[in-house]
Amino acid sequence: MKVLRRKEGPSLDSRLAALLEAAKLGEGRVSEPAVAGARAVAERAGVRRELSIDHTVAALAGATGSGKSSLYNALAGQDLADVGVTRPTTSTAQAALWDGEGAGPLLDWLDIPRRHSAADDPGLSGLVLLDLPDHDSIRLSHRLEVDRLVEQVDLLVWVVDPQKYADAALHERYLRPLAGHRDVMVVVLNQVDRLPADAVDRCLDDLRRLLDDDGLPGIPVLAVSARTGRGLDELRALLGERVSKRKSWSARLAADITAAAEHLAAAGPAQPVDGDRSPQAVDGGTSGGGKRLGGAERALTGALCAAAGVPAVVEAVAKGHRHRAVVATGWPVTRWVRRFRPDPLRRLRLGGLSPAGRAVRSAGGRADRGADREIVGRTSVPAASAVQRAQVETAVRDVGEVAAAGMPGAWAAAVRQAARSRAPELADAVDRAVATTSAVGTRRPRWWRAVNVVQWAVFAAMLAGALWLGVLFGMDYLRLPQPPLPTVGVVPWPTVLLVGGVLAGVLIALLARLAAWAGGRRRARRTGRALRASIGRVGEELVLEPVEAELDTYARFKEAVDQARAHA
Ligand SMILES: Nc1nc2c(ncn2[C@@H]2O[C@H](COP(=O)(O)OP(=O)(O)OP(=O)(O)O)[C@@H](O)[C@H]2O)c(=O)[nH]1
Ligand SMILES: [Mg+2]
Repeated sequence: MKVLRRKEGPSLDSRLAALLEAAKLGEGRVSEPAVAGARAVAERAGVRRELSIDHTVAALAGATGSGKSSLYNALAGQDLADVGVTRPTTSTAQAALWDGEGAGPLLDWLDIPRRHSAADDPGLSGLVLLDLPDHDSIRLSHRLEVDRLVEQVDLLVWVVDPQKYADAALHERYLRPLAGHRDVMVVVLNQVDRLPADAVDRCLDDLRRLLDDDGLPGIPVLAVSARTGRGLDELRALLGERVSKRKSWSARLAADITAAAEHLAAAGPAQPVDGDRSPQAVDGGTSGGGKRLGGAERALTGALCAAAGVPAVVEAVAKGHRHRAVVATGWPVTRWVRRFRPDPLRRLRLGGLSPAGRAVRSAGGRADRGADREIVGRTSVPAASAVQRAQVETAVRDVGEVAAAGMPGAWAAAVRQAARSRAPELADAVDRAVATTSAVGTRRPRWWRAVNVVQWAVFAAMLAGALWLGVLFGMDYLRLPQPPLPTVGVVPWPTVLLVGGVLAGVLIALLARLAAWAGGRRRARRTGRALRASIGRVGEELVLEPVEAELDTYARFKEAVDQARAHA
């Protein structure tokens, strides 16, 4: 006995733990009754195994008048229960005990105060036999009592009679839903003394056929008569065998756990699914799901980029670069005019130099590394159009849809919901990503400073030439003697300085502008790539990650359900 118990104990333990884990993971996702049912089973199992496992509780259940009380009395060897002519007779359950020592707490838990000792029968030692009220009673209290005890007992003996063995109430409400409990159920056809001898087998065959249809093939079926005692020895032997094995209680719990796990696996969504295209599993097969998810992810990044105004930002980066290049390297004589024109990047409040607002540090990452400055508030990139917003919404939905493909309804709904769960944060997060990432576009190349120095040197030379010429002009005007004038070839130095300075300044400005034009393009391309990468990361964090977390939860749920369902 011990060996058997030990063999089943741990497996029942781990299955119970798995069932509880599945219930926890399914909470809020699959329908509440399934979760509550699993918890109830786990709780019941926990209590039952703490109580006497040396006793086996068998219940006689069936329709009124089938002869439950008569059988109960016959087995107990004394008239313990009323057998009446008015129907229904039995209104509360009572128990007959064979060596019932230690069964008290078990009967307390079953809430059965009426207990009797049965006539001695070593073969049945350890049996606790219950006489139940009728399951299809006109009295609600009878039905409630039956339903409660049918859930709790270790072994169910369904007593039927030749008239009512096909009753839908019995087959549809009890036998079919308990198809997984075949190992802990027995069907007894009572009152066979009322049938002609040749009709008994026909009746038994018909009953077996019905039970096959209920999903209970091979369940023990006995023909008995409480009145004549026919078949009672077989029934005693069968009960005695079950009682001596002391396995019914664990077999019952195992069947309960399997049923609860199956219920969880098949449960619908916790909340009614609204707005979803399909409440049921979409096209089956998750093979290639990863690839399709990748496609949906790219589409999402694309939609987010468009909504974030990436093309406008990229253009502004190029233009802004050229603008600042002109301010930094242009001909000093004319470059100041540029200052009156706004910086295209700054106009979008990018490049982050605005003094007010909440500072947002760049959140790290390759593209952000250069933007080691504080970025402030919202950018002024034009808001996404209604169409762009709708496209983002569709892309978010598609991610959920693709990820949910092939999943059971409840979980598909949870995955779709997960995809949308953080969507409201997208706009701000993307804007922040644009602000930090586009700041890379504002860094000044080193050569600007060098060119600037040269520009000012050339400007100084030009100024020197002009001054020199001015002095010469003044002296000439005042008819002062001309100082000696050094020349380059035939051209005097001050003229060389002035004209050369102008030409060199303009030429340098033009060349720098050319370089800045190419640089702006390069920088725009780089910024575009960086923007797509950082916006992609936003989509990953706010859409993909919740979806993946949900998929992971489902995987763990499925594993737990499979573990709970597994037969020992
Ligand atoms: N002929 C015959 N009559 C039986 C047999 N078993 C019970 N009866 C009769 O059938 C009637 C109902 O028997 P009960 O034992 O009270 O039936 P029950 O299933 O307990 O009915 P409730 O308590 O109302 O649910 C009684 O009149 C019994 O005498 C049997 O094997 N053969
Ligand atoms: Mg009765």
